[in-house]
Amino acid sequence: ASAQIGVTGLAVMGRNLARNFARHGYTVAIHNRTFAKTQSLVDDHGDEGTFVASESVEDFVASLERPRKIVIMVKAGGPTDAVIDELVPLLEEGDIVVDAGNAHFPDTIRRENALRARGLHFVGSGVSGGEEGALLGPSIMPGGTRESYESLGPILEAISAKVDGVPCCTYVGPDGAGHFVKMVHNGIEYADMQLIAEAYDLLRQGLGASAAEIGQIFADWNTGDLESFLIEITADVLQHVDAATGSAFVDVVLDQAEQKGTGRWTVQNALDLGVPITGIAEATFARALSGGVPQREAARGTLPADTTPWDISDRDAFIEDVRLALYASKVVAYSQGFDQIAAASEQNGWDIDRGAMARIWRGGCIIRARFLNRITEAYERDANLPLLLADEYFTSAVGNGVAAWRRVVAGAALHGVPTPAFSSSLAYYDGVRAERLPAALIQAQRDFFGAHTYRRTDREGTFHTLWSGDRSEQDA
Ligand code: NBP
Repeated sequence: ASAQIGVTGLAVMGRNLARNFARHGYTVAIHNRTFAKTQSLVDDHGDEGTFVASESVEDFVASLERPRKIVIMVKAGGPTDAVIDELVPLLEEGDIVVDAGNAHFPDTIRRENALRARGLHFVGSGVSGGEEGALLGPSIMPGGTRESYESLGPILEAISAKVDGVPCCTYVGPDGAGHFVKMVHNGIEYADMQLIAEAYDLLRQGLGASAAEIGQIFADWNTGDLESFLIEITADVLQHVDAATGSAFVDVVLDQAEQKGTGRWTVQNALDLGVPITGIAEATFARALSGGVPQREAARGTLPADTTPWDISDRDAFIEDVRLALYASKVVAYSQGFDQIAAASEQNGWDIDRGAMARIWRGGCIIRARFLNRITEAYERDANLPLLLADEYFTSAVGNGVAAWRRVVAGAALHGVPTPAFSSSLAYYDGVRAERLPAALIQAQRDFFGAHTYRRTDREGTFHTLWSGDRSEQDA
């Protein structure tokens, strides 16, 4: 029993996480259902540190120091349960089982309950950064008990990404909190990608610019407020030329976006919580629309467009407008995602520190970005901030771009460029800042057809109007 940490599940992610632990000086117990993968890790990377390879789960468990710390990195769903079921009978009180796969948070809550009943710690941990992050430093979002974090935390922090020397890993909250936050992270990633794609489409159609030229614009943007991993790789992708055809790579890729499900989970949960996350939802639906082949075939060339051609006299001004609209829409998507975290935290008693979440997303993960610092600062100013958009920094940063945002969304509508995320984000912005909303009319309609009652602006109470009678008002 000499290994300090164990990893079971040695496909791309687990293999790289195990190497990351070893490179940080930890003795790593390794195991995989199919032993060949364990063997190949030792053969290919055994010189990077100390690995203790086991063929059986029993030997794997026996090779770990107590309390054991075992990271499961297998396919989410049934395989994760199968591995837990195999491990649990071999473990002893106080041992820590970490699920670092992409579990859906209700599964994590269920597993945490089951293992807690057996005296074990179950830590559902979000891990973001893909293959490269797992090896070089991911962003890590561990849930579970605070007690488990005392011994596990330092090891996870050691292998996580660092920004200004600060680890991109912190304790998130009980049971499913870590996987919940990872889910919202992925939802925000969907929104971020969709917004970037809309900005690209606007520049392409508006300016008639080439993919490579637009790649250059993104490279320029990456030196300012928008600096982020996703903007950086967009610049790179757009400048990439397809070897087979000599065309821009983006022009030979089929325009049907796929998804693995975390965006959908995020939206489903937001509907349950009643939190509007329109940016993430539109991004998720936009992927679905792109993949709706029969619908697109039925509509293409059939639905009248009635657009006016773009007439952009000042290219630089248009590019700046799109940049400002992108930034503003991005802030909306994050503001909505943080609202969702706050609502779930409240509902589940997770006590999630939103500023800390922004801090651990600054490095390692797919949505890493300069402006996450601004989010952390906003929550440092007010930990209970009811709306990120209303923080003084974002009020002025977005405020500076509102006119541009309106021009871009109006232009997109006039010229027939689909910008669901830009448009819905602006609609959310106008909705949330409105003095009065037409929701009053909705309430009146509900009372009319269903006696659903309403409240009044001028006095307390709940009322119903006798719509089909003498239209007098009653206390309800
Ligand atoms: P996969 O998701 O492709 O899973 C393959 C691993 O699961 C192999 O080790 C395989 O063993 C094992 N496995 C399966 Br499948 N069924 C099993 C069972 N019944 N019992 C035991 N082991 C079983 O691996 P991955 O792509 O490395 O991803 C691992 C996890 O990380 C997933 O949950 C995934 O969603 C998540 N992920 C995260 C990111 C990120 O950026 N955070 C990126 C990619 C993936 P075998 O070798 O014997 O078949």
